[in-house]
Amino acid sequence: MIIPMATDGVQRATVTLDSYSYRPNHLIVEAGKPVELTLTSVTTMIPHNFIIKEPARTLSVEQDVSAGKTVIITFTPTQPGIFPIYCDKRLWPFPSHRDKGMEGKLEVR
Ligand SMILES: [Cu+2]
Repeated sequence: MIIPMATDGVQRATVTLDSYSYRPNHLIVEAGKPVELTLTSVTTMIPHNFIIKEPARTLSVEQDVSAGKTVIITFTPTQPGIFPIYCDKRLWPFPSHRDKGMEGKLEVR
């Protein structure tokens, strides 16, 4: 989904974290403008996180979201491209949440 820009210039959206998905899982934003994401977990026990690591490290987000909690994060992407969003939690020896499908993408235009 294209995240709409509010009149104050901030691109705001809510992302729901569940086991094992992000909704929506494809976020489209404009470079150079702030992004504010409300991360809402709807799980009752399983903690998740929300990670974006752009290769050149101009954008690095790593936020834990405990079960049932809501956390607001802000960042300003500067580099256009498509970057993976994922949860790296895992209960060894089981596959990581990302391997179970908990991933998405941030598209910066
Ligand atoms: Cu997870």
